[in-house]
Amino acid sequence: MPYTLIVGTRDWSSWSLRPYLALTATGQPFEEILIRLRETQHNATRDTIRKFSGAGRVPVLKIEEKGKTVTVWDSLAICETIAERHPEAGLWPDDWAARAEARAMSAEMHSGFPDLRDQLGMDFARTLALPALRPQTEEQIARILSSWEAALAAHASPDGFLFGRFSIADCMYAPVVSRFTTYGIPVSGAVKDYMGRIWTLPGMQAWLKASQKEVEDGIA
Ligand SMILES: N[C@@H](CCC(=O)N[C@@H](CS)C(=O)NCC(=O)O)C(=O)O
Repeated sequence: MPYTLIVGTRDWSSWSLRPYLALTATGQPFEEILIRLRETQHNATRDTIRKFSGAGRVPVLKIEEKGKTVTVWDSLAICETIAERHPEAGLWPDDWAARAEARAMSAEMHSGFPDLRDQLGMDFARTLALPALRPQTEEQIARILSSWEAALAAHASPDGFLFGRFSIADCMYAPVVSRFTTYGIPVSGAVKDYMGRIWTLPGMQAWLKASQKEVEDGIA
């Protein structure tokens, strides 16, 4: 098995969820190593992660193949690598124009929405009260909802994902589906259906089970 995915506490680690879903979608077996986030001792989490990657952040993907070990850090770089190594999984749309949009949407998520991240932290297994939102957070939520609506309308298909078939764009936004669910952000129509589709993916349900266990065990 060439793949080991190093993830953070599932209940909180929105960045780890993305490559987990991408790798799961390929059907390839992989090992998982869990690193507990938010350790109270100063720098304890960072120091543990640094055993795998100098960046000191999860997720990290280790690929061991033909006597060679390659370490890939950063969720988007990992998703790209998985898509490139498993073209049969179709993790980017086939059409170049749709692919360009899917990449742009993924990059927007990767580098943006700081207020949303700050105010609506991922807490996968919990339902929490919606805090008083800053105007910037409201704007970022509205932007995400309108870009989902536009993508779903432009790429309508029986699969019902952002670009028709399940893609990296869906992996990138899956943590937002969790945040919106946790805090009860009101949604309707195509967006509500889309969120339901993401939530019931086997990978999301497996992540939910693992997050619930972390909550039960008192580590999240
Ligand atoms: N841009 C990075 C960000 C990763 C990131 O910030 N990960 C957080 C956990 S979700 C982390 O490793 N934090 C380390 C710490 O809490 O010390 C990526 O996409 O992978």
